[in-house]
Amino acid sequence: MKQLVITMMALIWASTNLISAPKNKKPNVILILMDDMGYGDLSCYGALQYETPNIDRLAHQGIRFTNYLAAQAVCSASRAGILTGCYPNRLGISGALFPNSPVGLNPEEETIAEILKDQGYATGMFGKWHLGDKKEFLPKQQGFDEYVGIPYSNDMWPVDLEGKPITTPGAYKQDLPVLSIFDGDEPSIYLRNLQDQEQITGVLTRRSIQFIEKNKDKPFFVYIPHSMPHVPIAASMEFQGKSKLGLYGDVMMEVDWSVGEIIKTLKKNHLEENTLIIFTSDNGPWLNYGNHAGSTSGLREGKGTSFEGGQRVPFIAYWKGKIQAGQVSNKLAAAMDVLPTIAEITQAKLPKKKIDGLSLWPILQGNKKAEPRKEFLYYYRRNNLEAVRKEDWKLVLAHPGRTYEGFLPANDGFAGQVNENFAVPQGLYDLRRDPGERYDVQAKYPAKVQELLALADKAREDLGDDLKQIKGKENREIGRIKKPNVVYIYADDLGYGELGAYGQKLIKTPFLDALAKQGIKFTQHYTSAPVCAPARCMLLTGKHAGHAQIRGNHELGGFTDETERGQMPLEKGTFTLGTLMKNAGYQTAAIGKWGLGMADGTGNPNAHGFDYFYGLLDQKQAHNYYPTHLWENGKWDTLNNAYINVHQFQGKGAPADIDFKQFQGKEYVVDKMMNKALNFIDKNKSQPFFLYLPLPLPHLSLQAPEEAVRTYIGAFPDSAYLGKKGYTPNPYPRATYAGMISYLDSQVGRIVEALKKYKINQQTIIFFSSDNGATFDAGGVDTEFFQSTAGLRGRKQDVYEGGIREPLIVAWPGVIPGGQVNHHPTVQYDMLATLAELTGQPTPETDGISFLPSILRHSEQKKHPFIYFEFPEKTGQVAIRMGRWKGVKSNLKKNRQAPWEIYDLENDPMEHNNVANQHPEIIPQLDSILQKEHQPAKIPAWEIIH
Ligand SMILES: [Ca+2]
Ligand SMILES: [Ca+2]
Repeated sequence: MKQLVITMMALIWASTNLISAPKNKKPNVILILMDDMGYGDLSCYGALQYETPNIDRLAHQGIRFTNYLAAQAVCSASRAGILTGCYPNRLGISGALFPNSPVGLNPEEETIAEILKDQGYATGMFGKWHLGDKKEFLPKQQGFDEYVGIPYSNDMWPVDLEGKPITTPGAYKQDLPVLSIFDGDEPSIYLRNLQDQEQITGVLTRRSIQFIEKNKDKPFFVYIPHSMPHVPIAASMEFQGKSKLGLYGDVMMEVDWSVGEIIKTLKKNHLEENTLIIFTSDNGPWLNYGNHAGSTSGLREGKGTSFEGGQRVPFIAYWKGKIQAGQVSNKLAAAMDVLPTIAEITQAKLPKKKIDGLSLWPILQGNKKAEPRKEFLYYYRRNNLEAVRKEDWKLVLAHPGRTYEGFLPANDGFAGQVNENFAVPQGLYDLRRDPGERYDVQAKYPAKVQELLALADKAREDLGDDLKQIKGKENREIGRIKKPNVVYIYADDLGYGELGAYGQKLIKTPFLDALAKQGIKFTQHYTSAPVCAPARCMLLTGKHAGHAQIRGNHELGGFTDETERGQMPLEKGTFTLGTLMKNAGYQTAAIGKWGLGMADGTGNPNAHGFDYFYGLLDQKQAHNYYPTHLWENGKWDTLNNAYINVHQFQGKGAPADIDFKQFQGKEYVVDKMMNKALNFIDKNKSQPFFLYLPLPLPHLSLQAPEEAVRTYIGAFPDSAYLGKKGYTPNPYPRATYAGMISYLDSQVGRIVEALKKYKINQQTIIFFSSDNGATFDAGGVDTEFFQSTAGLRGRKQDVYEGGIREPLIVAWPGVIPGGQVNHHPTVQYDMLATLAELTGQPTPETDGISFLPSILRHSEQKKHPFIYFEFPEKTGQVAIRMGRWKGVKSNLKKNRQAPWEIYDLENDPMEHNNVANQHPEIIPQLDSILQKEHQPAKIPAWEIIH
């Protein structure tokens, strides 16, 4: 009896469950997205030499579209469109994001996964993401409960087209991270060679099936963006050699198998009647890969173009019993329509922000009159409006674009040539008569042209157009990684060879060496000018010496406290690094040696974007490390030091029995500055901050705390310096100089330690460089002994490499992989453009080029056509670095016609051999750069050209 009751109850439970479950349960959605699969790549769309029976069955028992357009003909943009229902350029997404990109799909945008999650769906993604690989942009942060797949394209890896590791130093792909299949936010399976790629389709299929099985009792959304058939294509063993077409066909057959497995799983679990399956592609084929590319079935061009071959792809929807079988729709449809279609059938709420999609549900239901979409905008590159479409008419607008035409494709995984800058002319195409876009009929249909031009104008108002330099009214911000703190540490007169990381043998710099190991050591970084004030001016303003306001150390006043007047001040309203960072919402401080004007004039650092200033305003005061005072936000801050005249023995020298102690005070400027710097970090640790830290070390005079000098006493021969060449006498000049550099190094250590203590080291990017090369023969410094320039010719005040080539170390733990050496030539007037890109701001007009790509590797590094130097002091010099060549002119003060010296830095980095006679062809180029780049100087003393 008891047994019977239980059985009865179980039966009742089972039957109610059977009846009620499908009725109450929201439909499941499976979205399968191919990568670079063309319009002609499925047998139901006419593919040749292989069959795709499982996908064809979806089309035959559901609906297939003949006029469906990807949102844009490139990976990242296209995916942004399908997942959000928006034109990708509305969201600031364009092109294909590269590994380590600081941007991604803005987490504030709502994806299909997010709107379905709100409806109680289980959400899983198995495939290629490509909307930002930093943690905050990954799928789990965009609505997916589970994520397994590669974070970006399968060719973004340090492997060449033959499948071999790239070892050429400096090659763009060499430093890319190893490609991996992520599980959640972490890499789980590494893909190191072509063979490793063979497993991808299988892994994605198995994980999708597991997810469906696990969530069969809940409504679920599964997004399966296959990484195939994007190059490098690969199929598993079972499919190799299966098609008549070779590998491409094998790959397509494996994907078809995958679709078959998904359908089997649905059948097995009785889910077929409650599941909508959508199958489509992100863009057309990458035609220059020849037999490793798909087919457009005759449509014009391919991936990366806004012609139909790039944009038009298959679109199939299948839902047993709900979508009328056997339909073919020729209605215009687009990737942005997927989200609103899914929203309608699941009753999910549409995203709160404006979208561009329109529900296709009426078409899917078999309503032949339904025509939700009449228009489409073809945007490409950053925000170029390349074409507009209304019904069957397409107006291609004049634009520079990719073309595959006129080049033979390569085969077997290699890329043939393309022209990326073909001048596509305006053309009107009737896509009914001429789907191949071959016959421009503008002349015959002028009214149609006008109608479509009006549509283009409307689009420009809404979304903008880079080609017309029109800003849109409704573009939204791309997602950016949280603004990192920026610490820029600037040494003073530190030579290229004075750090261990740069080959120094005698002076210990363990903290900077460690920093270089954790980050990037740049080997061809330049200051903008070979002395203090102009170098600082150009660093802060991004202008080179032909354009800069301040081109020399123009001293005002004198060395005493009473005559402290500083240097030539920055002009009022000058845009500086401080201004830039302030605009980006940073707390900003300049702590150290300023040299660009006193606080009571236009050069006041607080008036140039720095919330806080502490240190030396007048760089002449920096000659003494124990001054009577420093400046804090325009106020005198008294130090516990008596006044020391560091120049009292200039030219004559002190007596041999001099009391050296008189040059030692109580409060060392560097310690005072560091206390303020560490306070600033502490105070601002929870918000983005910019700390510009131009410490005066190791500039003369030779003065250092005793403990810093002690380590080096006896380490090498040393004899007292009595001040004959200026500055303070010193009993151990070499030990003191080494001690000053090590002391500077330990200050860097203190900064790093503080960042670690506050757990913000991964949110902070550190730059370390110097304002000019090691000092000339003065003040007791022995740069020969220390090999301070690592053999480079010249010293401070010279435009030869020894005066201008500087160490540059960039570190950002957790973001930049360590141990990198970068040989790309960069210059300090690039910093403004670099930090503008880092903080997502438009670059103000500067002479610089952002070298953020050299740091993050998120895009290709643009190269300087030339780097320009001008230095009106000493004899009057000019230098131009142009690739391997460097032109130098000296003695311009006396001789405006001074000849060019030319050095081949590739073969002669020490600038020993002037090859001007062997390479006269370079001279006119140098002359014309000089002519163009030099603007009249502000004061006659700086005018050395005219
Ligand atoms: Ca693609
Ligand atoms: Ca300097």
